[in-house]
Amino acid sequence: MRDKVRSMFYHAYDNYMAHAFPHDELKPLTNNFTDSLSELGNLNLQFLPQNYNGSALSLIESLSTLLVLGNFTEFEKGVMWLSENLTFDVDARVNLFECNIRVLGGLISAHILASENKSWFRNISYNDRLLHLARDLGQRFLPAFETPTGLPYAWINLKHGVMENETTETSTSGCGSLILEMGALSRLTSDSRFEGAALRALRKLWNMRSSLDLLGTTLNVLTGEWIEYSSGIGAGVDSFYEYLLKAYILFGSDEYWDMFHSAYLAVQKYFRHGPWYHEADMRSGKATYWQLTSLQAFWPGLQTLVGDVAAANLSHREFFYVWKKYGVLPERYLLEHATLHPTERYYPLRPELAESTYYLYQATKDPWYLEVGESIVASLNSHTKVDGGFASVRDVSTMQLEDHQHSFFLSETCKYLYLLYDDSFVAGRNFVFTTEGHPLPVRSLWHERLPEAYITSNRTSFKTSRMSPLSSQVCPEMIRGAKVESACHVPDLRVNHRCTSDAECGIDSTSCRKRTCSIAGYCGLWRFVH
Ligand code: DMJ
Repeated sequence: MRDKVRSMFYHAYDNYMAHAFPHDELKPLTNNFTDSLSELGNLNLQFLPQNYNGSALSLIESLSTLLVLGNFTEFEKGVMWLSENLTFDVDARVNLFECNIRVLGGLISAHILASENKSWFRNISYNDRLLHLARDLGQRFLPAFETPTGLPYAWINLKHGVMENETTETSTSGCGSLILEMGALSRLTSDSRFEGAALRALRKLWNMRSSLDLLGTTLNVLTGEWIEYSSGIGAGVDSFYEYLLKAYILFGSDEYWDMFHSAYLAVQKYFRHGPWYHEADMRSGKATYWQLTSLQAFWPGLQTLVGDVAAANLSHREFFYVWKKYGVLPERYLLEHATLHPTERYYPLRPELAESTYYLYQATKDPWYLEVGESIVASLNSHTKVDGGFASVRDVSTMQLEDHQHSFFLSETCKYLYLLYDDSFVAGRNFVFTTEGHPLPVRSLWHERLPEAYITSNRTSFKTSRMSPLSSQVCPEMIRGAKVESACHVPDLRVNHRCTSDAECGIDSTSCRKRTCSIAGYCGLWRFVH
């Protein structure tokens, strides 16, 4: 499976490099390119300068995946090209959120990994090449935050700042998912302006919550008033929740935890219905739209990260059920009628289900998730692979394709699927993955609580105890080869946890609970899942 995923990545990456680079993204049906960084959201081609060669977006997005795959040569080539050719001094209007998670996040993550491993470089010396680019880009973001509220404009022109008559409408995720990248940039450059701007926006956003601790989906950056009061955990909001928890993990400040904790409880209280999540009005908590959206599939991954593994498992199964029903996950699915949305029937190679599958496998080591991954890989190869790369699905009911290979297929979809089958890149280390799948190491230097002695990059110090907080929540007899002492532990009959009846399942070593046999035929703590 690992090798299969590796070839998927290279099929996508090599085709991009051959037919689209240095433009942003590949059009795999026509061997063409699109400069999507400036086109993300509402296309604004009139702002694209003539001879604009793109920002090599898919290359930037691929850097950390190349490292996960151990391809240091291609990584070095990419770093060299970017440092010699990429410029942000272009008259292009870009979406701040997308540019932050894809470009700034891609550069910062690759920079940190490169600066910790200078021996990867054979032909050049590293010299903080990517950090110079990241700092330049971060500075170009700052004018977006110059609003009376501190909430940033959604769009910014990289050369000229905020355009005249720029839209004042933005989304919750657009204001609340900047802190990881901009916080890291401040820590790396000792320039507090980036983190300061992102934190001010996040605090303002949090202060706009209702008495139920709910937020809306869109708002006005000048007045700080909500435009769309209905929200859920999907489009326009998703990464806001994700960044509260991940900012806490990366920086250790209680402020992030307090916000996340209240927000998480409100989501579970007002949006959840069994394994599903609907939308609700932030003022009343009353349900508005009963729809499953493809973006929501990241939620079980986040729940796993916070330790709510049983709830994560439950929702993950439902997302996978819908995936199996159509072959891939439709963008929107009407829960009440169990049918497709009339217009949003596409699947643009999104990573969220693979991402949650990866987290759940890390937490449980339940081989069921490996089978889910196998099924995702099979669907991607049979429905979306074409000679020129991987194409998005325009309509999941016909499997008609669309000429677009989104950059997150390289940064996230392939990465999470690969890590599912080979996690040696993360083993013994603590990374936080940004919402675009770019790894940031948890460092004591940046963290309010970690002891100074904590060294994230010293792999040898983890040799004797390779248990992560995630893997210790469940109870395989062995965790990464190390025996776990437990007075109550009874191993499952078969080493691969396969079973035909409850009698073949043992006792969980951590909780001392009896494991039972799932419908799919695996031992687990299924009785406690519902
Ligand atoms: C990615 O760009 C990020 O994960 C973002 O937060 C929302 N989802 C897309 C991919 O689906």
